[in-house]
Amino acid sequence: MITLCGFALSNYYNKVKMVLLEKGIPFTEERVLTGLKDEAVLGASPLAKVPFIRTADGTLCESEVIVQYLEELQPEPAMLPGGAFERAKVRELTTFIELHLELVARELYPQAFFGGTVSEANQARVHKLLVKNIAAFKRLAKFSPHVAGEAFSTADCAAYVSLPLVAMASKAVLGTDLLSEGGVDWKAYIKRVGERPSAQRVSADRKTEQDAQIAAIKAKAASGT
Ligand SMILES: N[C@@H](CCC(=O)N[C@@H](CS)C(=O)NCC(=O)O)C(=O)O
Repeated sequence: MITLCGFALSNYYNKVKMVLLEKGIPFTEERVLTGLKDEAVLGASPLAKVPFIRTADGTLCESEVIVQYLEELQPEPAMLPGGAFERAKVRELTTFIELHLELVARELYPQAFFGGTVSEANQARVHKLLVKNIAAFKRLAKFSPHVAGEAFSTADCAAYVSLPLVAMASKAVLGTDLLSEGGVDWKAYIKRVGERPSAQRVSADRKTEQDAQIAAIKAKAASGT
């Protein structure tokens, strides 16, 4: 049995969870936060990032590596096309979403989601880069109806968990949803993918965790500690 380690607010964790659910692979979840220093975590994820998985053969970190492992472990239902080139095109999209959109927008998260600040200079740099990268993404993405074309694929799991963060972070910090501004109709797409049971489970679990965090913050504030 696979154990998925991480937490439900993590987009990369949720990408892997969505793939597990889509494939019907049995798994359990272990709540692991980022930055832990104990050997059990560092031995599995040396940068103490989540997600990572425990399997009967050992541990694996890096969400896309895990996703590819799951696809090989249980090829059906297929989440990648048959041909080598077509498979590479799906991975190309995932790389674009994660490396050129999410990782860039991530620099805005401290201010967008965690009450911190991002300097004006960094905001300007991220803004410029996101505009450029979103235009590039738009050339690759199909949204017909799925991000890589007709078939639902692993790239949709990446898109479902990461595109809203790019849009929300840019809106919150830069005052404009750069994805929409760049002509990516991400809301309609997320609504469509959100009809899948896997997406509904991931979103429901994320909301439960979000609500619990808000309640904990309120309780702390009320107790004055
Ligand atoms: N490339 C990694 C990224 C994982 C990642 O950045 N996860 C975040 C949580 S969403 C994390 O662990 N952040 C803590 C850190 O970067 O130290 C993957 O795909 O698994």
